[in-house]
Amino acid sequence: MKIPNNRAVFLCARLAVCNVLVAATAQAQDVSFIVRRDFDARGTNPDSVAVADFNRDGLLDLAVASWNSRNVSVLLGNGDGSFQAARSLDAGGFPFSVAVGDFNGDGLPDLAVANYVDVAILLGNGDGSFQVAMDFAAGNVPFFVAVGDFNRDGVQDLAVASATSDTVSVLLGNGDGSFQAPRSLGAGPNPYFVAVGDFNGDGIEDLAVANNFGGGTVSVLLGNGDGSFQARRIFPAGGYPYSVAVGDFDGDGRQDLTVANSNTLSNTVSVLLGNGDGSFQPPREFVVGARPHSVAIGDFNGDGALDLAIANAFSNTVSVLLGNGDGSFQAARNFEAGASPWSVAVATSMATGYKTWPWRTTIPTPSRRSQGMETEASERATSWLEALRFPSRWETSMAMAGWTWR
Ligand SMILES: [Ca+2]
Ligand SMILES: [Ca+2]
Ligand SMILES: [Ca+2]
Ligand SMILES: [Ca+2]
Repeated sequence: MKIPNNRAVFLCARLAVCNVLVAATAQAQDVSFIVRRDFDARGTNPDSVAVADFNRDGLLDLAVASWNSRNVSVLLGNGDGSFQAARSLDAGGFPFSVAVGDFNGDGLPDLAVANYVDVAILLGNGDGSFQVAMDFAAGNVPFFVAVGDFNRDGVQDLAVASATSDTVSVLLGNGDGSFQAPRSLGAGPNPYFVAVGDFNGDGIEDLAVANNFGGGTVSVLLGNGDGSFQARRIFPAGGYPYSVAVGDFDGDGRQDLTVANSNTLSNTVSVLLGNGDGSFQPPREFVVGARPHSVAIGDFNGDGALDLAIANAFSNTVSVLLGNGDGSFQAARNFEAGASPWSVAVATSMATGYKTWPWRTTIPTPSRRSQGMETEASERATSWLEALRFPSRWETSMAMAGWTWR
């Protein structure tokens, strides 16, 4: 009997008991972790994880995309740090990215999956189950999908990074779960990841794109508000950018960028402070673990300054960089994260509810196939470091997905 050895890794950072809400003092507090737990994601090569409440019980659930088994798994949370058995959903193609949105406007979370062939939309039934996937063309080799409302009609749209071209495709939503034909935008060389923000402060959503090849850049495309975008502006990041996230790290009200650079010679994340007009300052580099693939943003020590969580695929760790609130960060604290964490998502819960931060994150890499690594046979283990739950106290958690090659 062949035993799959792919692993999905989930972990969660929890605030120290002494940390409550936003600390009044400026003194940085530390971040601590709780024991990791493993869950079977019922997928091979899981590479993307998203967090939402799919069955509307007030408890956070997980969606995990697995490219090699061509599925998305949904793990409903029990609220105590454990999850029910994964339910596997056919997502077609090779799912590299999963995002959460509400594409038919019924208030129930749906899934969008970029699967290398097209984008699959799975409409949620609100009980943790989903309708059969609908497929929509999304440009050449759709690799990563993000959700926004780019024409400001109140209907969620998609931005899809095309990994083997230099484009991002925008699919405007029709409001019934279907999408218009993709509009192709020039982005940069081999876009692996796209994030949504407002970089010039006009209230219109813009795009930031991590360009994996071509010298280490991010592209910024300012939105016009009608679904079209201005020509790309390219800014330097680090080596082989793999993902990008949006936050205000220096508290000036202007959105900034952080980029996970997958170059194993440097192993850094870049922080690009925004000037508020759609341009960015030169990148500041911070060293993390080996082969950073995914970066997510949260406030792990409750001091009100945004922190970074980075999944390091080759060192099997997650790095936490506590923010100083001025755009600089403390040295990385590295925590064991199971095998080859590929994707990290952050969720923050409070007594009255939760928000995810961001709603999606991912990371894949076809290049490893070209390096001749075997993908077959691995154990399907997933792990978890204490869970997403709703305590009376403020708490920030991470979920990670990853896998090993044999
Ligand atoms: Ca819905
Ligand atoms: Ca829209
Ligand atoms: Ca804007
Ligand atoms: Ca800022």
